[in-house]
Amino acid sequence: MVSKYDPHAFEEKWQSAWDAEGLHRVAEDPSKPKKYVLEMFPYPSGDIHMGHVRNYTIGDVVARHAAMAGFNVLHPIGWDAFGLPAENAAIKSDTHPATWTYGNIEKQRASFRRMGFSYDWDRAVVTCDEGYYRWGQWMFLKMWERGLVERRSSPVNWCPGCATVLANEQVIEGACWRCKSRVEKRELEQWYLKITEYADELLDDLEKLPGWPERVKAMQANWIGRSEGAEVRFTLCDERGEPTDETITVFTTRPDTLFGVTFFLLAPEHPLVDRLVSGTEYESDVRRVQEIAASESAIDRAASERAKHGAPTGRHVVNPVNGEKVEIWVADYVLMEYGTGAVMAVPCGDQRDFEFARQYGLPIPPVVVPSDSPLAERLREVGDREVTDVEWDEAYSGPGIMVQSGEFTGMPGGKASAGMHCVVNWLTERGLGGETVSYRLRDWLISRQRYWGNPIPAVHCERCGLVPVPEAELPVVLPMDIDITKGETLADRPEFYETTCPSCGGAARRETDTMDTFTDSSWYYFRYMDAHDEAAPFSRAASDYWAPVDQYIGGIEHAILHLLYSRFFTKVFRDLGMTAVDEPFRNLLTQGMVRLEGATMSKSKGNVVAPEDMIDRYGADALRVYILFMAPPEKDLDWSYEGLEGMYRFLGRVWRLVGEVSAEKPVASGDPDAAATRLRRETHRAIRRVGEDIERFQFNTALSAVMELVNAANDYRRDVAAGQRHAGVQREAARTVTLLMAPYAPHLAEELWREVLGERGSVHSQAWPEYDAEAAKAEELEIPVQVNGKVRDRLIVAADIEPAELERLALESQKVRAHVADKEVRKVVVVPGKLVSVVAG
Ligand code: ANZ
Ligand code: ZN
Repeated sequence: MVSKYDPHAFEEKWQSAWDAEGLHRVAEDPSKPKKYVLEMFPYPSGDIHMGHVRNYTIGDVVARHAAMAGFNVLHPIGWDAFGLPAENAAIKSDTHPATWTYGNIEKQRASFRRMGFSYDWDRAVVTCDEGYYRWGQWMFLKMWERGLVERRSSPVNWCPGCATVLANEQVIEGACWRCKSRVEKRELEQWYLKITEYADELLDDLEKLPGWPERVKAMQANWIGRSEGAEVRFTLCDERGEPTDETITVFTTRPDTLFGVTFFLLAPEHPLVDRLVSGTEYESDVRRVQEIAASESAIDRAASERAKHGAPTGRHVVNPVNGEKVEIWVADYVLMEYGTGAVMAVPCGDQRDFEFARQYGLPIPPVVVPSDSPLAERLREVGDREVTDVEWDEAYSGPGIMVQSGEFTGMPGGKASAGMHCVVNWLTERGLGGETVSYRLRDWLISRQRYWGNPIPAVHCERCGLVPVPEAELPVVLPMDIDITKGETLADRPEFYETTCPSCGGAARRETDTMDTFTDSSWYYFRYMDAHDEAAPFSRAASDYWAPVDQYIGGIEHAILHLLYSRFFTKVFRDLGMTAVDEPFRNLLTQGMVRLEGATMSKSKGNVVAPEDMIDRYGADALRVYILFMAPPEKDLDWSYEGLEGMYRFLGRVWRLVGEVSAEKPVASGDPDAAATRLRRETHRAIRRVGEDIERFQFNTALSAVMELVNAANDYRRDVAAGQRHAGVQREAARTVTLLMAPYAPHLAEELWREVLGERGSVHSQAWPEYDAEAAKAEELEIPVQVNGKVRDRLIVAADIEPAELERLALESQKVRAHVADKEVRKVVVVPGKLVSVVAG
């Protein structure tokens, strides 16, 4: 009798044994191909949740399989340990952010160990460790040297609740994404990393990433938002409407529509606005638009369906192509951060201008119209403006013909059209504008007025200005004595900020802002390659061996920011000569959510199933197998206790099968008979399917293949009497089940391998089982094909042929076709494994 499957009897035993044996420790080995498997590192917010279990189990299966397939595998873990939640939790529970953070890290570390994840713990990286963040500061200095760091004043999002600035994407409908306070615009001096210098490369190199989901690449491209167009200079008029020497430049993607400009727009934040309206009758209305704009996020303001707010300034500009004076308005849908913050409004061609014109009763003369339209017919040769309004419901932005456009009338118009190029040339020759490219991507605002982060290594000196902290003085240590419950920051600690200038030696003030935690997560995957380096963030040799990450796994919520920032850092590392790679992550898998009764599991909704509870009941292996079996990794997964129960029972069947087979005294040997041959075939088919499915991340179907093999082996043992069973074939099936299960249920497989089957060494150090194509080949059958009841042909086919395929072969047979001849096939009946019957008449 084989004992009952009891994961608690051995899971911990193997975790300790693996540690003791150093099974997952890894070093560079030029004799072996490498594979770097990485899951996005966690934020230590508390206990692990099912999202973690899913993310890290996927990575663990990929890593363990790669190791058995002969790769030298780097599979590390660490913690993204700086950030605001630690401060908030510390305030609430009257502890120190460090205490809270390191406490949670220990909890998570223990849970990851219990899950049996194959991490090289020696390489663990914790971003709030001095040994890590000092290299973040070093990186900041390197970027500064390269001109990639800038401190400048601009209107930023200020959250009074969190008492810090926020990035644009952290403002949702005018409120802070974290604390929901209304966000204010403040003009503040902040630190920026000039990611825009890499905008073109970040966009173009998306093409080098065939292993990334198209959706993520599209999101990145959209975020970078490269637009080709032109700058056009409009002359500003004074209060009396007389042209001045001053010009205002706009960015447009459609210079071919210049003759359709009927008004001119400035962003509410545009520096000219104050000067134009101060003390005039227009001022109060304009101020109202400014207030509305200040309370909206950039994303909301830019949305085309939204109600628009605008007000005239009473001032005018001159259109350079036709000398026409148009009025300057202020409108909230114009963003200061895009283009030049000024827009030539063309209501016939731009939907937002169209809606604005309708709202305020401004004219909409057509200038680019579809070539086959009545308007084109009528205005084809009309250079002056005859038609001042259209009867359209929306703007027309497609290609067409230019009308009412002076000397350009009759030319093709539209994006990148011949007409557009002619207009740009015309402007360029006269010094009124020229070709340009604009990006939606902004420089990265990285300074935060919060304590729990990486101090920015800079000093403010009255005499010397901004001075970098010398490399030799790194790290600027984050002081631990802070009263976080009083909301203190570094700016409240004179013993921190009072310093001397590294350049002139005079009294100076140390920068008290810390860096956005996204800077910490932008390069941690390089640190894993060389985690203990004390002379550099990582060595070139380590990067040459390990970089890039071969497989990255994480949530879709990081599709833009983290991945974009990491790509940026990698390119800077490359330009510093620290790595040869252009891109950090060769392949990306974005995993779906874990839901309970249709809702995403989350602490705030109170609908979490705690992984630790499930391990207590079913063991780690059942949880791992369950989470992979229930859905393909990219899809959302609906939690089900029955499903987990079912996978636990499946592991019990594996346990019993391998146990019984290994307990049996060797019996029959010699050439396998038909039944044994069939079992061998199932064994090798399972090897092929599981191998292929893991490569494609189809873990659920891979597990189905193992289940089928277990069934086939059980069938064999049921159908064949004990004394007749083929010892070699049976044992091959049991060994194969064990090896194939090793990445999924590592503890069970190890127990079976070492203790039950009595094999030598760890199952995880074995070579992935080799697939024998000959053995896997299906039996062949002879299938008679009848035409109208008479056998006309006999097909030799694989026993497991699909009925549809069999039907196709039957109808293609020369002999069958000869007998169908000019008749019509009325019906084909396929009796699988037996017969095909064709009725023709
Ligand atoms: C005139 C025009 C005519 C425009 C037309 C479009 C169509 P994309 O393609 O997204 O780059 N624009 C320029 N700066 C802006 C700002 N700061 N805030 C809001 N809108 C701005 O968008 C470029 C177009 O968006 C520009 O081309 C400009 O409108 C507007 F038939 O100029 B266009
Ligand atoms: Zn100085």
